[in-house]
Order: sequence, then C-alpha cells, then structure tokens
Amino acid sequence: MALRTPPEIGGMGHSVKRKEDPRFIRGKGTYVDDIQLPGMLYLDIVRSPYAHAKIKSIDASKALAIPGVLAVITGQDLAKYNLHWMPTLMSDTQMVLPVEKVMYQAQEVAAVLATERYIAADGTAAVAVEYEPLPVVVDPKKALEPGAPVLRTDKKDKKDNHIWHWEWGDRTATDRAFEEAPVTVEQDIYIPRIHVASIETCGCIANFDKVNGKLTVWMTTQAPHAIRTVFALVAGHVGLAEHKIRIISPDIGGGFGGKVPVYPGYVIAVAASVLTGKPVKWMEDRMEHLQADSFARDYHITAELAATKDGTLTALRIKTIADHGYADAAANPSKFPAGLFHICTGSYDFKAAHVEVDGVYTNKPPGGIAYRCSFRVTEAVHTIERMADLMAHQIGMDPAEFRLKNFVKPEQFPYKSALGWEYDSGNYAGALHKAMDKIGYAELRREQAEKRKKGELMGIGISSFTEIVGAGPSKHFDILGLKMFDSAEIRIHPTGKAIARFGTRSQGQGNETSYAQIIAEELGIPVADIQVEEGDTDTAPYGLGTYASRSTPVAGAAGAMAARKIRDKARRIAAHLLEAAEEDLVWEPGKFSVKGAPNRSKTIQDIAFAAYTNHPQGMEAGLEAVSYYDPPNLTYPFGSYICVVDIDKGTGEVKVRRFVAVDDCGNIINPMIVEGQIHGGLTMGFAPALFEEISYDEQGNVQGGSFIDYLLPTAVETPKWETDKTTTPSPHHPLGAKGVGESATVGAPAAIANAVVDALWHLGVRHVDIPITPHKVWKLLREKGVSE
Ligand code: MCN
Ligand code: CUN
Repeated sequence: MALRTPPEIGGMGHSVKRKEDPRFIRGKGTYVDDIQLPGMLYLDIVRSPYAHAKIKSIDASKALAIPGVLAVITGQDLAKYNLHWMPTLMSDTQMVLPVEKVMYQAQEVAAVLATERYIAADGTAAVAVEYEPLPVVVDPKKALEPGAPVLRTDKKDKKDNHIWHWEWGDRTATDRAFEEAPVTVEQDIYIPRIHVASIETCGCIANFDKVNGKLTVWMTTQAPHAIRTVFALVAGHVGLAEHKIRIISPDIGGGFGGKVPVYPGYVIAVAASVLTGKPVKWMEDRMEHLQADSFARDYHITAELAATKDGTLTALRIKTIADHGYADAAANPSKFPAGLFHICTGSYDFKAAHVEVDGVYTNKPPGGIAYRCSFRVTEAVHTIERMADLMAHQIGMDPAEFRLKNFVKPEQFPYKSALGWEYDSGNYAGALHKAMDKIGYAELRREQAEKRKKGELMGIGISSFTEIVGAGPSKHFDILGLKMFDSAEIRIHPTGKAIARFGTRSQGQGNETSYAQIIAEELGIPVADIQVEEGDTDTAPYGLGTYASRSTPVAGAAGAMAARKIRDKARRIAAHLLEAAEEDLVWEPGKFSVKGAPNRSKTIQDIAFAAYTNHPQGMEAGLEAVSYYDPPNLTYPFGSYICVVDIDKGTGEVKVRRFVAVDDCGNIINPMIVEGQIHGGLTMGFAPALFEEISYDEQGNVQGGSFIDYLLPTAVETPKWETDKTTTPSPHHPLGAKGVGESATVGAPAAIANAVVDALWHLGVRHVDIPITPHKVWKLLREKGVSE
C-alpha cells in the first residue's frame, strides 16, 4: 500500500502552530520553559558532591536570609506528608529528597523556592550541608562480593546489593548444545553507561489552583496519562485525585527515553505548588540533566556462541550483570526486568538459547534504558552482532556469507525464536544483499586485502539487526499495571474538518503530520483539514505514551481503526442520503457512490454535514469515533548496515569512510520523516560507538558530567549517511507499518565496532568495547607492535 505524502508537509511535525497563544515565544513551538505564568516561583536543587554519604545537617539560614528566597525544602519536610520516597517504574523505591543519606553524586539533597530563577540558584549555593562520607561502591561486580557495603540500608531485610535474578530460555538444551558443539566462541562485552543529550533538558511548571482544587502540570514527559495516574496513586492521600490532575506535555525538545521516568524535581515542584498555591517552575540545567537523570545501557555481558564446523549457529548463552545505580528505576514493562533483552538471538535461527541477567545496586543515578532503545534491544543487538562477527572470523568465513547462512529465512515467518518471541515478518537476506550491492562489498574486500599488504588498516563491519517495537500486546506488557494499548479519538466537524487526539506524545518525531496522513488516507479528508493533538490529559484519550517506537505500531493503528469506524457510519449516512442500500455503495478515498452510477455520490464532507443536519432517524447524530488499540503482536523492523572504516596508525583515530543503511519498517507513512528518523538514529548510534560514555572514578565522581568530557559528535565528525530501504509489511498492523524511531540507533554501533575489529583482526585483536576512542585503539596498536 502506498500512503500519500503531500509534498507541502514537512518532517518537522509543527505544521499547526498556536501563533495566537500569548505564551508562544520562540516561533518553533511552546516548550515548558517558554511558559510564563503570573506570580510564578522558581525551584532550584541542592545536589550532593558525594556519591555516598550520611547527611548530618542542613543549614538553610544563610539561604533564607537572601531576599526573594521563600523556602528551603528538605527530605524532613516531605517526610511529614510521606512524600520523601516514591515508587519507581520497576516497583522499586527511590528518594525524592533524602532524610538519612545520599546514594550518588549529584543526587537531590534539598530544594530552594524563590521568586526569581537566579535568586533560587543563589539560595542553592547558600545552603550549607554537612556530610559524613560512606564507602562507595562503583563496580557492580565488586558490589556483589561478600563484604561489600550494603547500599540500600532503607530496606530492612536487604543484606546485599543484588536486586533480582532473571533468566529465560532452555538452559538444559543450551548447555547440551554447547557440550556437543565443535566450535564455540566466548567474549566479555561491556556496553557502557550513556545519556541522552536532548536539546531541551527536563522540567515542569506545577500550578495548583486552590479555588477549584485542580493541579495542572506542564511537564517534559513522553507519557502524560501514565504520569497522571502515578501522581494520583502517590499523592491521593494528600488530596490529589485523578480528575483534579491535568498533565500537559507541550512541545518537547527531544525525549529519547529520558523523559519517561518521574524525577524528584517534578514531585518537589508539585509539592511546592500545592503548599504555596502558586505556579512553580523547575528546569534542569545541562549538567544536572547529564549527571542525575535516567541513564542507558551499563550492561556487563559474557556471551557465548556455538556452531558447527561449516558455520551453522546452534546455540547462544549469555550472562549479564546490569548496573542499575542505587534504585531499579528502569522504564521497562513490569513483566520483564531486563526488558526485551531476550530478543538477543537477533536475526539468526538458533535451536537453543539461554540468557541470565542479574540486577545490581551501585552508587550511581537510578534508571535504565533511556537512549533510543526499545527496552534493552540495543544491548541485545550489539551482543549478537559482535558475536556473529567473532564467530565468522574465528572459523574464517566472510561475515556476510556467515550471516546469509544463518538468517531466519523469509518462508519461516511468522517465526518463533528460541527465546519465545514471534517475529511477524522479515527478509533479512534481502536487506543485506541490497546493502552489499550499494556499498560494493566485493570490491571493498579486494581493496582491504591490497591495503593490508601495504600495512594500512581498513575494516568492513556489518550489522544485520532485528528490532522489536510497538508494545503491547497488553497481555504481556504493562507499566505499573497499566496495560500497553494506545488510543485515538477522531471528531469530524459539520464542515468536514477534523480534530484527532492521540494517547501518545511526540517529542520531535513528527507524529502530528503522519497521524494526519493516516486519517487522510482512511477517510479521504485533506491532511490540512485535520488537526492532530497529543499530550493533554484533559482532552486526549488515555494512552501509554511515546517510547519504544510504539506510536505508529499502536496509536497509529488506533487512528486507522477509529477512522474506519467513522467510515462505516459515513456509509450508513451516505446510503440514507443517496437512497441506496449500503451494500450498493462503493468507497473511493473521499466519497461514496452508487455501484454502476458513479454520478450519484456523496463526499465525506457532504456526509459530515448531514451527520449534524440530516442524519437518518434512529441513528445518533455526529461523526466521531474512539479506538483503543491493543496490538496482537509487536512489530519487528530490521535492517542491514555496512560500515567502512580507516584507522590512523599514528593516532588510533577511527574514520568512518562510508556507512550504508538499508532499513525495513514495513509500509512507510511519511518517507521524509522516516529518512529523518534514520539519519538522526544513525548519528545516535555513531555517538556511543566512538564518543559517548559516562563513567565514575573510585569515589563515585562522575566522569562525563558535562559536555566538556561527554563528547557528542557534531556535524563535523558525523559521516554522510547513505540510506535505502526494503519493504516487508507487518501482517498484523492495519497499515502494514512497523515502528522505525529507534532502529538506526539500535543497529549502528555494532556495524562500527565490527568494522574496527575487522581492521585489526589480523593483528590478534578480537574485541574492542565501545566507545572506541583514539586512545583505546592507539594503545591496542602499540600492544600489538604496530608502529606509525
Ligand atoms: N513512520 C512512518 N512510517 C513507518 C514508521 C514510522 O512514517 N512505517 C513515522 C511515524 O509516523 C513518526 C516517525 O516515523 O512520525 C516515528 O515513528 P515510530 O517509529 O512509530 O516512533 P515513535 O513516534 O513512537 O517515536 C519514538 C522513538 C523513540 S522510542 C525514541 S527514543 C526517539 C525516536 O522516536 N526519540 C526521538 N526518534 C526521535 N526523534 C526526535 N526528533 N526526537 C526524539 O526524542
Ligand atoms: Cu528507550 S528510548 Mo525511546 O523508547 O523513548
């Protein structure tokens, strides 16, 4: 199916702007920080310089002496209302403000409320906190050793730092396959902690209206409805009922998963507004954002592959230590503590697989997952794609040939993986062949052989990933019990114009545009006649939000289903208007006509008008519909990426010479948006492959807590992406579409890492952990005796 893409619609998702809105300042949208309310107060947060320390005292007197500082809020203050702890998305607990001790560097210690933003900051600097440092646990492996200091002393029965053990798959069959295997490879892989760097940091304005008892929060959130419910559940006892809470997620300057969790700042702002009856704004600065918000990855993996001598994969075995920081606040479906990590068999047809993960507490910020990744699929893809290359090299087979031999074949779909997933559709060989042709694979291998003779270092890396996006189905997926369906509500006005509201919240993906296209396609109404809204819980139908590339697979499907309900009613109205039987009507986009008499027709606009002015007796007036869509399965987009690198022997610098990305996300709704998603996604895969990492020294001091040492690639470093596509529709999605928002970030790092190892394999290099910095490569080259 070809979906219409009106050329006048750009990929920005800001087609309809509220120019008349007095709060509209920047001309690009209305972001939380653009909103100014009369009498607004500002919140700033005191943060801990220690990674683990008792709080002996907090002296607020100097801060309170500053004119304009109204209050210093501490954990003791919140404890009076039992709001000093809050639940995490994984049913763990996390501090809002500490009463006893801090657990990571940059943790919130107290909050200052003031009349001006700069006064609040001055107040923060003037709060004197006395700490007593405690032993710090940074390494999750050491955290598990007997005798390691127990971090969660708030949990009475907790005697160690182990959070949970989770395993999946057939252990016996997997172990047996390894015993019998003629070839096995094993590799430790560390996927470091990283952090999104969206243009807009997190923040909110909480406004409690004392007259009608209603709390409105403008908030940088990807999931406004879920937040409303969580607020009601957590703060119900202080009188905030769900119908008295309105969450508005205005324009969002990038989310990438970092705007799914609830951070203490939001909760303190709400508490401050409820107590003062004034609007309270809290907005993080860049360093707070990097140092304290939800992180991603931090997986210490040991992976093993088993194969026959001819290179047929037989089994996969993985053990992982997951560093969750001081609280398990991962944004995961409740049922799966390690998210969808068990998609780790990837694009290959394994007979047996087994995966184990252990969650561990350390003195680091809580969270997990927030970096353009559908619940740990990036970790899974990186592991299997690195391992596939390792095995191919080990048995002396070309990595492309090895993949082609082991792929799940097109005729095997729907394919049940060894770890229980049912892949909906795919043609992995098709995508890889296309990428190989486009990049000139055979010629590159010849060039590589020539260069190697001359001592030059060139590598070719492949990543043939399978993604898993679009959660539900609700029978397996929920967050804190809230089932992962999603919703759309469409109202057609008498003059044929429409408003459509969705339970998701785009952060720059352009959903406003593509949702309008879906409805336009289903109803034949021009895109320009459809206003799309998301993100206001008072108006939008209940939904779980935008993450895990679920908007198109779930809410987009809901949009199509709601539009089809409207079309069904429109048919009945048309039959009435045309005095014909419903079965005798034919639909073409935009109108119904009588079979055999095409001149007797009614447009959707005629029908909309009639729905309010001349509807059949016995039928309800109006033309609107709601759909709550529970997908029967996830969607499994995929792709093949090929990367060519040249390595500078003198400096260790890795230069990405070419990068070809062939993606398949089923039927595409808006090609321009999809291309933009892939370009952005590739850059966000390139970044952790070569640059980004947040690490900690032994005292728990964050390394990478500012843009001085958390390196983001700029346009200068970023290669020119060469993109292409294949189209394998999802059989269960009403439009045959699969999600795409994260694919490139998930698939790209392994292609780059594989290219680097491919360039160095003949020197004895078997693996390099990302980020592959010049220093790391330079050291490896010196170790292997390579001179400039
Ligand atoms: N699309 C399409 N045809 C398809 C699939 C998608 O035209 N077959 C379009 C969609 O209609 C939508 C866009 O591509 O406009 C992305 O759709 P989808 O894959 O459904 O992903 P979501 O809208 O759910 O976006 C979430 C995804 C995630 S989880 C992260 S993280 C991420 C990403 O999107 N964060 C982003 N891309 C981002 N892009 C921007 N600009 N900002 C972010 O914060
Ligand atoms: Cu995990 S990043 Mo996206 O799913 O919001």
